[in-house]
Amino acid sequence: MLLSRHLSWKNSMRTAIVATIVALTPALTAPAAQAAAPPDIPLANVKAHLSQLQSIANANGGTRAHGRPGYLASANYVRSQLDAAGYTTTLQSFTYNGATGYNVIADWPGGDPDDVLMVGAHLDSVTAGPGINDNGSGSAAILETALAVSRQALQPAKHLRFAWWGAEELGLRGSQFYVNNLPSAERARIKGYLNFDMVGSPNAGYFVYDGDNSDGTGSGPGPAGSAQIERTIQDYFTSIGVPTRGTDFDGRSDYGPFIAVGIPAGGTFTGAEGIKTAAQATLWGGTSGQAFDPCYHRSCDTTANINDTALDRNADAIAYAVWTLATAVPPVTVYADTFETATGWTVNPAGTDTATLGQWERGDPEATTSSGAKQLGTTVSGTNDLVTGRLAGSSAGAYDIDGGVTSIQSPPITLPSASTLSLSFSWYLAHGSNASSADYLRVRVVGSTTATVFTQAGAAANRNGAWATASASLSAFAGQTVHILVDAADASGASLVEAGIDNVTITR
Ligand code: PHI
Ligand code: ZN
Ligand code: CA
Repeated sequence: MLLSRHLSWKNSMRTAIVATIVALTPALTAPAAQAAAPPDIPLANVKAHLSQLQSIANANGGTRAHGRPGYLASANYVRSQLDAAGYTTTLQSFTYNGATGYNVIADWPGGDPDDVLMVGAHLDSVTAGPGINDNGSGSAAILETALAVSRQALQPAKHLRFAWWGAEELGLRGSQFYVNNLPSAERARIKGYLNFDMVGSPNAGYFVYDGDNSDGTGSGPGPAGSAQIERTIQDYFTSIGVPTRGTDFDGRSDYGPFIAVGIPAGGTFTGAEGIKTAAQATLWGGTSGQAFDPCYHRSCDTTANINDTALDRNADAIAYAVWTLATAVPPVTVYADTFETATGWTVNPAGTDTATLGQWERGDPEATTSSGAKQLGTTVSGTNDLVTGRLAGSSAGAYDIDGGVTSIQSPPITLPSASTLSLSFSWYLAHGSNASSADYLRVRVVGSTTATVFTQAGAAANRNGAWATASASLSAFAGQTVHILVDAADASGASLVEAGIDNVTITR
């Protein structure tokens, strides 16, 4: 009650402010519908959904697992809330393990049908318990976000679709069924997928899916666009002063089938059976040496197994990400090079390079290994990339960088004026333990001034080659004709150093 009065006060203030601006600027026509600010999701509402899921489990043998009556009751609960809020819902059924499973799919009417943002969570529990943190938490948080979309009558640029998946605990069965059965034209319309699986862990961590593989561990980066989703979620946590860490983008939840078909994805996670380290307890509080969720997959995963602060922060992060991503105008590509054909990049443009071997070239790279992957034989797109000496040769050190710096420069790129511009590219730097901190991979932008937009320094340690993505703002160069200048060095004594670049893109 208090909350709705508060919201309507905010809305009337907003109307008053807009009216004032219009009155002061009579020459302007009324602005197009403004994207409303992301709402503060009421924790009490999210917890009320968790109580309902707990009651459903209690009435159905203590579980909401696939094939048990508590699952269908959960699906019906979620669906009835969405129907009442104006969503178009479908109950998609599938068979797994001789039992019928269900996905609840809810479409918010409107938005660009060719630019769909999906938001999902698995609704099933394991048979051992009611599954309130895993994954009543994600299910309730996205449900309340969907209801907030309705309360605000949001009219996003994108079409919004929410999903509650069945049988995740048996191997991502519901989400895999959904993706498998999407006609290819429908699949191509989905431009992003946000996943929330366990967002109220009692001994919580604040993890964001590592879609750009900036951690350089485990699986590689997700499809292009995953990095932007990761940044958007990180922006929210930064705004509330909560530090985050990456969690490997390994497909261990329902985003797996989406990234497998090239749909960018992202999400948050507060931890499962993993043990909180002392450093993580210093960062976030809680108990080191104990699991993030000691009741993971157990009967004690009840409404008592929820950290309210973590759930509240994650629900607000979900709303922030949905509002930000769904109302964003899709970026327009200003420049893109996947290095499949020659487009005029110049090696050693200043004539000052010192490297004697392993100079940059465009080509189909051969793989090398030495204590792990060094030069990557894979590219991010197609068969070619920019690579420091594409041949493998007879040993890992045969065509690596030697003797100093090698550089390569793009053709001139004319950037539109008065626009917000961003550069993104895929990269890796690999080196042996004989490398040093004087070695590097660097990307600069040369216009009327020169800016270093990316540097990865070497180290006297083994670093395996692994594709990652990076991005930087180029807005300071709007209206200029610029070159992108990439250089890499094996400085300070000969060592094994390899680098690669792919998919250089500038968007407005
Ligand atoms: N999908 C697992 C737990 C899990 C959630 C693992 C999120 C990784 C991530 I990221 C389960 O439902 O048990
Ligand atoms: Zn789960
Ligand atoms: Ca990774």
